Amino acid sequence: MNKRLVVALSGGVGGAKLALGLSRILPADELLVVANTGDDFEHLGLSISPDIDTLTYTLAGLDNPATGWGRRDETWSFMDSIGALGGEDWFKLGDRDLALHVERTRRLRAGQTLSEVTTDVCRRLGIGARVLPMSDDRVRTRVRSDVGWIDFQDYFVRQQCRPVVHELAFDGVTLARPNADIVAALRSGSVRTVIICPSNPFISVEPILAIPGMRDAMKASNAPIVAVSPIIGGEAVKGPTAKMMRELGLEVSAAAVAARYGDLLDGYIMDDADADGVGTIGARVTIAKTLMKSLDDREALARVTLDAADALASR
Ligand code: GDP
Ligand code: FO1
Repeated sequence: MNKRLVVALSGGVGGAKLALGLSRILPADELLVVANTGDDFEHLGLSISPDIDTLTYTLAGLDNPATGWGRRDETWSFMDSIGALGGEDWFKLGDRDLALHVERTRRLRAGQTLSEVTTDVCRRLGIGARVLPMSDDRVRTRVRSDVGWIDFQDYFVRQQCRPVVHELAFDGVTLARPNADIVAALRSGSVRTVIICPSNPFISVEPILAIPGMRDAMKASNAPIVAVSPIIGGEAVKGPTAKMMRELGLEVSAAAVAARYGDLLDGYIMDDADADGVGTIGARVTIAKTLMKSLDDREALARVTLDAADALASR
């Protein structure tokens, strides 16, 4: 059997960088990106899927390089107007981005699944790789914090990750079914590797791993599972990953992220800035430059990750 399919698990900004690198070095039909939907929420009557959209815009070359989320060349007339009316303007929906939320909401209400909507949007935006939500069922990340249980986007955007995090929960996850196409792909016998992108472990990767059957399907693929550390030099590149680790009582290190994934991992890619932590990691470690500033960096890290996976597969 020809094992050519690369399955990449991703959240938003960090994951999408590596997904873009992979999409540029792999034939389109050899990449399947599994998107976290724990960040999804309903806002202003609209169905918002931030990680799917970050991946979609990034892979289509429409992403906003300044924010990492939303669209490039954005205008904000809608936000300005709704703010002037006293409406909710804490979650910034740009004019161009708004069109995607309105159209997704219409299609979901008409009975399409989130997977169907996502697949069609990707096709229309010229994306060759497949991007699929982890599940079509509703899963919502909630945060137990020093101000009580709060919804994820309330924590992340409205309160700008200020609350101290004690615990995360993924509402609905125990009843959620994994996306059937993802499971079919993992069971097809054609998976080259499963890559866990350098995403936030707690809010981007663990919701995917918490979908019943997802971990088992990943393991049953018999392909090497390789993660890329989102921690570089003992700090996050962006976002609350390091702050969350501290608040959850974990050491802030690349090794602690590997420990979090535990025996799921066969391989782990970490930065040369973190090389002193290698000794404690159970998976086969590859040391590399993992900061993705340029397009070349993204492609280079994608190559390193695939090479590490192929080396594990040929053991
Ligand atoms: P979010 O859903 O938008 O929060 O994005 P992700 O969860 O996919 O990614 C957030 C993580 O990406 C953070 O922990 C960052 O440290 C990590 N990250 C961002 N850029 C890079 C990079 O260039 N290299 C690596 N290794 N990690 C990165
Ligand atoms: N993140 C922000 O920090 N502020 C925003 O106003 C904001 C708006 C927004 C709109 C659409 C979208 O798809 C994402 C957006 N994000 C915004 C990203 C935000 O939702 C988070 O980065 C992710 O959920 C974490 O993965």
